[in-house]
Amino acid sequence: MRTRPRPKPGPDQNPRAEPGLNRSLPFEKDNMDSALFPHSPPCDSPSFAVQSLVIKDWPTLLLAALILLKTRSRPTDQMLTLHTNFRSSCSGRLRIALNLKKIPCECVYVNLLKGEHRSESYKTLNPSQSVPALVIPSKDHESFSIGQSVAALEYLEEAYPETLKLLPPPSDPVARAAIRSLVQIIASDIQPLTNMRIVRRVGDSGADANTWARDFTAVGLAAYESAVTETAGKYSYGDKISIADCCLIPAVWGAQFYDVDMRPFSKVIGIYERLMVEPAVLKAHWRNQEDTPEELKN
Ligand SMILES: N[C@@H](CCC(=O)N[C@@H](CS)C(=O)NCC(=O)O)C(=O)O
Repeated sequence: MRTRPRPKPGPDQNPRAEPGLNRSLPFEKDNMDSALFPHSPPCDSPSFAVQSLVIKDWPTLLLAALILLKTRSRPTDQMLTLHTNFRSSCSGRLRIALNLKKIPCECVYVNLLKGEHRSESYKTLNPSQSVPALVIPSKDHESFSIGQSVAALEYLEEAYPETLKLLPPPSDPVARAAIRSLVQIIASDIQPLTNMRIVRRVGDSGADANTWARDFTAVGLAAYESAVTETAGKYSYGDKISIADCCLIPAVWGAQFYDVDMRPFSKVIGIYERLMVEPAVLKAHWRNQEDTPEELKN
């Protein structure tokens, strides 16, 4: 009996042809307007105002207003801020998604080794005292901070509907549930057990912390391997990159860090290798961050 849905392969097998892959990368202010408003000038620009004034066709005007309202569903179009650390896999999920979606973002670097995530000021952004925190500015009220990476991934999906989709539409609840299950294998079953504060505590108790982290990563990746045997195409679910892939990539970076034997995970390796040629993923790599120590940079 098949317990999981197997998505049909998409028509396009060429990774270079995936929407948005050949455009320039985000995190650059130059790309902000075109990323947020791909088909129209920025709403605040004079050209938008002039165009609006000369429209005499009311149905068109109404349609334009509806489109504008849709793209304005987020609190404001000011720049997002990502509080991140180069080594953090949870931050990596968001770096990948922001890059894929071409959403401009400013980074604030949080040094975990110095304990900056435990400072009082950071605690107001993220009560869990962990990275990432995604701060959404607001013109009318205080900015809003999302301190859980998966919630932030879903926020981006909902607040930026005009960007590359990383979840199938609500009309396909089975696919969404399958992708979210893959996400949770990483986010609930692997990462919490291998998180810095846990691994340190394990080491303090006298156990071998690296063996602990390596073993639990391997157990989680075995579950992921089994799940994607039913769902994978080019990527974790079919032939479209999803939030599951955004979570898988940094988990594999973690597995490499802990020297996990990857040979049993051929599906995972295949997906990983197909993703690691994407500019958006490469740009998000932990070796390519501004806060990566020089000796670890690519
Ligand atoms: N469930 C949280 C977990 C966040 C988390 O544990 N982040 C790690 C880095 S990946 C961290 O900040 N660790 C610091 C510590 O353990 O003290 C999320 O998905 O955002």
